[in-house]
Amino acid sequence: MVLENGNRKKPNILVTGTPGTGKTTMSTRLAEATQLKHINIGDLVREKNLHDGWDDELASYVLNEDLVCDELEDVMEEGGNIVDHHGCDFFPERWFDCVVVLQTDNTILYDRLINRGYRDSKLSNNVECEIFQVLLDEAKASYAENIVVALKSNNILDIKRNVATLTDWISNWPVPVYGMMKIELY
Ligand code: DAT
Repeated sequence: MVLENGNRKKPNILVTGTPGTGKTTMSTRLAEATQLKHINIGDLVREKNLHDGWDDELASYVLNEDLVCDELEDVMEEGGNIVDHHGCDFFPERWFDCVVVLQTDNTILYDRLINRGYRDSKLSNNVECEIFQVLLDEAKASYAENIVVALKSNNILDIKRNVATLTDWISNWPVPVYGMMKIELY
């Protein structure tokens, strides 16, 4: 049997998507259900100063990709991580066994981002990012298509179903390469 990324004892999962689609909410629950480690890249960047300063316009730190990748190399090699980030194109491809792109209907996402205090261009840029499926395209361009899965995240039931689906996939990992991504799309 040929195994994907055979050195890891547990899989690494990347959870990506537009801000507000539920990455942190779902990753937290998935970590509780599976004992995998949840790594929120935004929090890590703040805690460990893995940035090049504050961007007033974006109202966020300018993430330093090299520092983030150096910081994570050893834990990713170990396996068993759920990485939660709104971008996905700068991580080494070899790190991940599954890339989950969460998607939310734009009217629902709009309300979530308003509640989060987003306004003006920050609000419209993120809603447009979701409408045009920017993160799904980025994931497909950066990783093998058979490990990328898009999951709806509109309501609480979606979260429960996504956590259950991924927990099942994790408990059956590793699987042969030819049957890698058995997660059902809906
Ligand atoms: P992200 O980490 O993608 O930025 P989040 O997990 O912080 O998103 O969620 C943003 C808000 O939306 C938060 O108040 C929880 C809520 N939320 C996320 N996913 C949801 C879902 N599937 N159903 C209902 N509410 C959800």
